[in-house]
Amino acid sequence: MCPLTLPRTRPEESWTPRRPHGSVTSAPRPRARTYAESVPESAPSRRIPRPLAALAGVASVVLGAGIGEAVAALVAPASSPFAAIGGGIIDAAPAWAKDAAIALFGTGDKVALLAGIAVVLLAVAAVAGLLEVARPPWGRVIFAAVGVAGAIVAATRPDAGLLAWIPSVIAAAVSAGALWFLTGRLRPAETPGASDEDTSPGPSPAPDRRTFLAYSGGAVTIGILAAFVGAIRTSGTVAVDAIRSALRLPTPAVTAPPIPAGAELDLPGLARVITPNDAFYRIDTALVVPEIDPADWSLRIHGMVAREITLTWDELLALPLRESVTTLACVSNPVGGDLIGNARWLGYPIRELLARAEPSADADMVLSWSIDGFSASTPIEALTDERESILAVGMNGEPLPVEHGFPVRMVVPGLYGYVSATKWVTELEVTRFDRKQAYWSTRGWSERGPIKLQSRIDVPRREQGLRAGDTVIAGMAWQQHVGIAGVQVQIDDGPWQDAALAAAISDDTWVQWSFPWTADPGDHLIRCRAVSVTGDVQTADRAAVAPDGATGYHERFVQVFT
Ligand SMILES: Nc1nc2c(c(=O)[nH]1)N[C@H]1C(S)=C(S)[C@@H](COP(=O)(O)O)O[C@H]1N2
Ligand SMILES: [Mo]
Repeated sequence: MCPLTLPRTRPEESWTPRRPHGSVTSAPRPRARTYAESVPESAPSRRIPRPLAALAGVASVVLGAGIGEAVAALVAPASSPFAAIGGGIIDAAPAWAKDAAIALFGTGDKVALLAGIAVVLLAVAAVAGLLEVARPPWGRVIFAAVGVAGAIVAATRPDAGLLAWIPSVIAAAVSAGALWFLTGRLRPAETPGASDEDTSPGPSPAPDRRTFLAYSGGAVTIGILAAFVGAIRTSGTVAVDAIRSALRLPTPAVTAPPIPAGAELDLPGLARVITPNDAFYRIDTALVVPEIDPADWSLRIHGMVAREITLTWDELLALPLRESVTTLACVSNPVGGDLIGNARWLGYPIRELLARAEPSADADMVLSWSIDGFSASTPIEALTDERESILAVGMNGEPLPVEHGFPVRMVVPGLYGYVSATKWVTELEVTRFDRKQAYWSTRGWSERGPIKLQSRIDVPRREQGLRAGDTVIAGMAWQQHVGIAGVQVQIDDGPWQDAALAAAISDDTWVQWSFPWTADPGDHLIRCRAVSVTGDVQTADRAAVAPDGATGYHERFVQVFT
């Protein structure tokens, strides 16, 4: 040994004086060199497969987001990071994007939005995983940034509670911690004893993939379970549904007149004249249905009034409630669409409450606010004239369904929902159109939205091939608070012919119509148009739903077989 080391130390000693502090012992040098040589050898083992790095990111986010949802369920449903981001997107999205979403996904627009957010989030997660492996701690930094953004959005939502930021912060912290842990599993062990393993052939110990995959799988499972638990609570319907189903509404002081015989033609494929609650269209900006315990509900009437009024649930129910049948329609309903429904409502006239508050003479609008920040601008005369504009608590003999505004919503005959039908209503602000704007008015929709004269063909149905011979064409027509005088049908550009109008419930509801038709074999185009009680004929001019409702004739193409 000694003879061998001696000649080696000499050349080293010969160059040590070049070092600034020449007294370096010669012995470590050769060892240092072997260590240095081992570095390039072990480098390939540090290259972590990209799919695994991305998986680490995704698993971390699933865990963090799931726990965030569960925490949100405890803290405040609306603070769910997903719901907050989704709600933020809904409010911030340009009007055309929202219209497109409603046109494309209809009532499924919210599911589509949540799916979109999830896809984007998972993509960001995968990138964060790759970054964390390549340049720690940048993956965790991304998570922190997303968490802070989520917290800000959640805390600034109109219905945000004081704790709304917490779920996002926890979600980000858990994600970041999980990312650190999981990517740690992917790195080769660099323990002091690692030099012993240098003797093993090939690169230093590979990360234990099986352990990594087990931990990742565990993270995903826990995340999904937590989200699931959170979703059950967040849907809010658990607690509120129980309260709602235990509720007994008072018997009306004034019942609606019976539905006239002959109002319901009862034809297969034709919409029922009263829309069952579970078939009633739903349109709103609420990603999470507001959860309101009636015991906590109150309505404040304020603004340009002589006296401010607060009405509690018990006070409202103690008032003489009245039944009325009113057709509700959405401004986004395209010609021939089904964003319209008719129900028997139970409620109290808003005009009576406004009379108590005494609006000032120069007020011309009532801005109704939902607990979740939505608002609608209703011309004050529509709430003070003789029509049945009500604070509704009942719908078709039941308390309002939660998604239709439980416990209290507005129903105003003659106006589109976006300017009148505020669900989960908690405030009426008496004001002026030149002072305040409502939710949709700031997004390009008209600030006033009277319902337009419209009619629709329900049968024969689009997909239905027809047998030649005697059949019936039927549909609905409406112009709430004006009324329908007649409907006409045109076949293949022929003359307009009068259809038979079913009995109308009132001018505030839609009405069914039918037209007997002897169908010849071949292709046919059917059109319909309505005539109002005031003599207006439905216009053929086509208008898009924005900014104040669609116009034009509903047309249906049918194929008639021999
Ligand atoms: N709080 C709240 N109320 C709301 C809305 C909303 O987004 N939030 N949308 C309005 C619109 S645009 C329509 S058409 C009706 C639809 O009522 P429905 O979902 O009970 O059919 O509710 C109105 N009330
Ligand atoms: Mo609407």
